[in-house]
Amino acid sequence: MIWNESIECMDRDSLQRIQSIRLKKMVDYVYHNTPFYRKKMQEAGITPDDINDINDIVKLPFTTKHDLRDNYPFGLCAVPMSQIVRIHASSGTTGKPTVVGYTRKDLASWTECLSRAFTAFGAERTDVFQISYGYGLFTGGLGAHAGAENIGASVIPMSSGNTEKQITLMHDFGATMLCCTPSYALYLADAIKDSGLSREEFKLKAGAFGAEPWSEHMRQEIQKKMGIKAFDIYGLSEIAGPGVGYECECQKGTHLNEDHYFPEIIDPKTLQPVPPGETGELVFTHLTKEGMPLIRYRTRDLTALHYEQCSCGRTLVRMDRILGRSDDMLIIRGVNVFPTQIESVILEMTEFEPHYLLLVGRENNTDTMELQVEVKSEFYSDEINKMLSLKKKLTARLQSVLGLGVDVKLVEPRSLERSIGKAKRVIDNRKL
Ligand code: DLL
Repeated sequence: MIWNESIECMDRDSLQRIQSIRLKKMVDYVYHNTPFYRKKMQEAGITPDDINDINDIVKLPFTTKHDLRDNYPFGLCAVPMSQIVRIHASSGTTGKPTVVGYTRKDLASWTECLSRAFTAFGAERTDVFQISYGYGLFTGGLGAHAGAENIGASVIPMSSGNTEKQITLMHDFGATMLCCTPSYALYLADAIKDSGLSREEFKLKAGAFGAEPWSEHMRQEIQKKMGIKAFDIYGLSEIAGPGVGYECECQKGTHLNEDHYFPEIIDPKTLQPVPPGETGELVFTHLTKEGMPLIRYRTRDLTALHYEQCSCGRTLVRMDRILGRSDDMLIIRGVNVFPTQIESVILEMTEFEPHYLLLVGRENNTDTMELQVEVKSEFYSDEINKMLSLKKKLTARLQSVLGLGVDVKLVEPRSLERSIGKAKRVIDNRKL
């Protein structure tokens, strides 16, 4: 099913024409309403007249998270507060949160994008959505809530945490769609197993999982444990929230809502565009936002874009799974490592649970990396030899995939801390 066929399946020439008209209007809008952008454009020696179509976007300066922090809280808003109807913020790990303001129209277009996503996941008005993303400054809860209501579904506004109650209500209210982080979905799957209720007593059929990087193997694991179809939903608060991109039934990439949020991929070092299909940093430009429009916002997310039409009929560009954020990339003894690569190796092997923790440190001026990983109960054993050979197998596989020696520590099932929101997979003691 497709929510808005005229846009989602529009031929690319028409889409480009719309993008060109919108970009031109947007640049004029920020030039006259956001002093920050007027100054940036003046410094770069350009005026709105230099932007005639979407290809001119490369002339425009980038925006970074630092710019948002420097203009905390509302310095980048293009409208007076009287027009802002919602404020969200993302906490980040250091410093002040990044704040985003939405007008009524901004909320409507974000909700439209979420409705496209949920429809692509097979949801309709007869569905019951359990929203287990956090409600609050985080965009997950309220965003998904509005999208599900908009398609006419029934919404259970659970928010995150209180796992026992989540399971009771999921069961009693007959939830058919689950929205939460992939790591929390796994937590819920284990908790359902412990509850003594059988999977057949639940009506759950699909989940909208996102807000953190997750591998294809993790998808298989969730689908197997929960007996549902797991879809990827992507987004970031600075651009809107969940629903900037969504998978369709083909699950061959994440369609981006590029009529509202224009994507580019750049080389993070040279800042030059890279050809379609090549991995680089994802950059977004708002084409319709009123409250706090951003021009060429550097997301730090690493991925690639594909423009060939999808077999679902949608023409909207498809994005590969997010490899990670450039700030999540660990450099261990000179080797670049993403936690998602380690996750893939662990889950390729049947003996391990998808729960792991990476501890990075430095000894005698050399980086160290310890991987704690849970062994499935059926493989966990008191026999030292069995555990040693399992450890050897994983160490060898990590060495061949990463080109790096990792100190593997096998731990008991259910011994690592579970998360109810975005999982914390890495503790880098070098930064403490
Ligand atoms: O995480 C919005 C969201 C909520 C998306 C619920 C999906 C579902 P932030 O807290 O601002 O917003 O974090 C945004 O999370 O730049 C990515 O690094 C990461 N991220 C979000 N979705 C995905 C995904 C929300 N599907 C940051 N896959 C983004 C990988 C994701 N990473």
